[in-house]
Amino acid sequence: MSLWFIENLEIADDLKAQVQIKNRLHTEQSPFQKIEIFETTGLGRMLTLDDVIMCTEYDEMAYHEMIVHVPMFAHKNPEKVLVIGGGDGGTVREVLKHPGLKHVDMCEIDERVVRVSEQYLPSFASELGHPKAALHFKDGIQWVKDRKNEYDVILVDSSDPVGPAAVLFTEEFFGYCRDSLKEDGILVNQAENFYMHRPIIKRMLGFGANLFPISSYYFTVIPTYPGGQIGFTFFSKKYTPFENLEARTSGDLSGFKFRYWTPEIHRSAFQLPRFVRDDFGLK
Ligand code: AAT
Repeated sequence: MSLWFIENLEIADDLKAQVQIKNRLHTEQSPFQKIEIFETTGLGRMLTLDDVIMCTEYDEMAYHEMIVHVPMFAHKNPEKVLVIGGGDGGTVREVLKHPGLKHVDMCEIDERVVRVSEQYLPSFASELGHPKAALHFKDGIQWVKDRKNEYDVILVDSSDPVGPAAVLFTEEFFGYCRDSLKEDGILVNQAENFYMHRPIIKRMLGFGANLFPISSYYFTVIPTYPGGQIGFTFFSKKYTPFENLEARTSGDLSGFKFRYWTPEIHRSAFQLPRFVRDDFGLK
């Protein structure tokens, strides 16, 4: 008998992911959500929250390398970084690979996601105890509300705009992020799929365009997220996605152990199909 996990995501009701599983390693109801870890037959371990896939060992690099290294190489010298969400630890793991980094704060609403990931997903979470990393357990909007002019890069590694993450898709939150960034800061947000979620993405791009001089959208290819790809909004006070790229990536990058990111992908990820470009009003 084969066992299947079927994703239950309100904003992807017409086209659902289904993953074959060997067994369930963990299940619990935290104060915020249902947290589960599955051993899959072909995709390694998988973390789900409220029956939505957060990450698998099989393709997580496509997401974590792209949410992190694109803004980190777009910036001239990112020293202080904030991650909102990202409880599995994959985003902080990639941020810590940048030798110039001095400090990364991670603000995750649900401490249980971190503890469960530390236990079952060590290849994601093992760097969370790094001396340059500090963990904070509260709602991301509360964290940015009180901070001004502090971060070079903010990465919003959030779940979908249903449940506790809905607040991370509001203009109020984007405004606090802008104010928490330094004068040349960059904000990147998890921003869904350009086939299935264009109204959500357009709303995010609209907020960003009101708040930042540079706004753009890029995407990565990842079979276990709805529609097989996921994008990110890129908002910047000063730097375009590419102007520092050559200078920032001309040295020895072997320490990064990239599996997905290449300088060519960094550029091509911003190239959108015509119907998307037209709909987003991007040039
Ligand atoms: N690294 C890829 C995994 C994620 S998980 C997103 C994290 O955001 C979860 O751990 C969740 O608890 C956290 N989160 C949700 N709301 C908030 C909030 N308001 N403040 C801080 N953290 C929050 C991303 C998966 C993308 C899935 C795409 N379908």
